[in-house]
Amino acid sequence: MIRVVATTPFEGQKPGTSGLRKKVTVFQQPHYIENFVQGLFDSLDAFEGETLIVGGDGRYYNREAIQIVIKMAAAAGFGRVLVGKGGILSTPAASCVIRKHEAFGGIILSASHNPGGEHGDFGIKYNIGNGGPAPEHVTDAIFERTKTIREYRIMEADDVDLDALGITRVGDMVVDVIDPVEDYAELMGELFDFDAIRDLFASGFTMRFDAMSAVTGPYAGAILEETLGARPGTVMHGEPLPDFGGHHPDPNLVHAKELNDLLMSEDGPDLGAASDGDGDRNMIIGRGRFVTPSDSLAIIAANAHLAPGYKEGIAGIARSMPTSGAADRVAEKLGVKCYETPTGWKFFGNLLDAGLATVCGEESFGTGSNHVREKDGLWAVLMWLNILAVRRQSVAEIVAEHWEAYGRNYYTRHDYEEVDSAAADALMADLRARLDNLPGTVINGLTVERADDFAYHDPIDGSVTTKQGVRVFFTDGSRLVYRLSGTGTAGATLRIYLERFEPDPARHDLDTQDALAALVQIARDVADIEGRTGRSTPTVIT
Ligand code: VG1
Ligand code: CO
Repeated sequence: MIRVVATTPFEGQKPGTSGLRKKVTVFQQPHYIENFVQGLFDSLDAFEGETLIVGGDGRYYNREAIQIVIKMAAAAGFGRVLVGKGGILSTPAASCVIRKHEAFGGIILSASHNPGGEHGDFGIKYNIGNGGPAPEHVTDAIFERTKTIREYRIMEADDVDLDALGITRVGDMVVDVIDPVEDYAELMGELFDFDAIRDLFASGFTMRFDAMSAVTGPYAGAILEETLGARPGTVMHGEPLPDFGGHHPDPNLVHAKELNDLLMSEDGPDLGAASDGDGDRNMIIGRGRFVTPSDSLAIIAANAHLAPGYKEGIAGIARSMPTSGAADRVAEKLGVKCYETPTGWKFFGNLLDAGLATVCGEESFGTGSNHVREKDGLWAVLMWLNILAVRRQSVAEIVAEHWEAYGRNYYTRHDYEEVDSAAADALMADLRARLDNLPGTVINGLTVERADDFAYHDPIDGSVTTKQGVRVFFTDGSRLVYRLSGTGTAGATLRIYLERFEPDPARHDLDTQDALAALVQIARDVADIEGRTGRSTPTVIT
């Protein structure tokens, strides 16, 4: 029986860069998640009898949220729900399952790299039938609907046993509990030369993969250890925990320090990799050599043809605006286009669907391709393994050769987390007001060439997205970008992205922070960060 429940709107149910993210305690308020899900269903058309994919990253409140989503999907008239066993589906696996089973869409319960647990964060996002994040016109419509919602509909039914594979029913709707790894692992086997990677491991190649107690543990265990023959213990922190063991499941040098320390020791493994809460991010480290995500995108683009799934070459590259220009140089050499999009994977979907881009990436440890419509952590790791298996060089050698051929884009991001929202907004507003005055000014030895606020004109659907980050370009080719995060749940996070191109191979071995020191100072001065936020140093440097 369907129960119609009276409700009143909650403020602020606006999806950000990647879905709605709030503290767990916010989601636990009666009717909170129900309102959002009803707002979502009310914004969609013609899904009667269709299939919905449901799964999450296993964080605290995952199972409770999934039961609600399933009962509301039944009340809304979906014909079938496929849900990952244990409520588990990584973000890229959800994208894969949506596409493979030609689902209407999918609901992913995750706050990605944000901390979990009772006092941590929770999140929900909707993906459309191409497997990708809902575009802005959809998320805007959901938000509008949540402002006026008066009731929601939910099926009165027992909870689904998420731990038993197979088919049950909720009302008239079929619920199929599926293996969360199977479809995804099969797709990876089609894209990459598993035999070559198996030979690589058999030759004594060693690796550590840090799943950060998040969703990729089961995927990495099955693919790296069981299928490809990596020695047992290759996967560390492989069991998904509701609180991620109390850590930030964010694969960067700060939060994956244990892995980085291993790789920086002389007898460390050949390759280190890590993924985030929901499995869409990746970090790549060779022995003694961290690979920046921007470089990783460029190197993957330059070498993708070595993997069977990309042997015909790539049609184009897409990168988010703050990502370094390293990929642009590869695109130029390959004679393909490099598209520049706003931050967030939802902007890549149209380019991938239209066949204009094959590989995509973001500086925030996100890389992926047209195989799904999300960034994909394990995919990037397998791509690196495939490249290493063919080239039989070390990661450090591959990176050095790449810089020699293309030049090096020194790159870093400085984050100021949990700053006062009003101060952060004022800082950005002030920068925007000064855009016309900046060109021509000389700061700390560098001359500003131009400055703007990035706007994106989607070449496929013609939509325009404005205010995507303030960019300051200097005459020597250096660039600064300022933007506010759209994924945080407390205060504001100011992100500053710094980049300088160095063509001279004799200067490719500088420490990144040293190489960018002058630019760092300029970035702080131009925006008067300390004066406005009270912070003299960033919280996180990646
Ligand atoms: C951050 C990253 C962005 C990424 C987004 C979602 O967004 O900068 O590149 O797409 O997180 O990734 P923001 O608005 O906080 O800068 V995930 O792995 O958190 O879904
Ligand atoms: Co993520």
